[in-house]
Amino acid sequence: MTRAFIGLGANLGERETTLRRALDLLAAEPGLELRAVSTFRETEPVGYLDQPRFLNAAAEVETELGAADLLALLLDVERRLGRVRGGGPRFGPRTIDLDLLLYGDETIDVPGLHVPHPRLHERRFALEPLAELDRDLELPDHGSVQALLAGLD
Ligand code: PH2
Ligand code: MG
Ligand code: MG
Repeated sequence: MTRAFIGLGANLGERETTLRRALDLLAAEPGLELRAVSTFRETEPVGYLDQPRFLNAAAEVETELGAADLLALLLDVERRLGRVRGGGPRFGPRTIDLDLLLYGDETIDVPGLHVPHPRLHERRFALEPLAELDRDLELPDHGSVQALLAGLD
């Protein structure tokens, strides 16, 4: 079993309902146990500013799935919740975004699969819920979540 962290975000539609449905769908999956969920927090959009505020959270899971299968599951849950990919701007609005933030202490860089998530270390909206779940968390190659948060302006 591997401990993994998933980032959740939504800024279109009934955001809280969608985040809860995503968590329910993940909890119902064989091969994956939902261990903890952070609080949901409203955040200002980052990267592409002309869009509604996000609701963000993080979840801690234990899973038998390999990282690629876990990512495929996240994309499938996004699809089941009505996310349509393509068309909109990069970093633009979405009904649900499920990101594989951390997979154990592994660093993975293959086409389509990058762990830790490439922008995790610079995103307060992702680091804060992670720190809530595990205040002593270390990111492979980037140090402690506490030091990263302290270094953000
Ligand atoms: N996700 C993005 C782009 N910008 N901003 C916030 N506040 N929260 C997000 O989840 C987010 C974002 C692309 O995945
Ligand atoms: Mg994302
Ligand atoms: Mg994503």
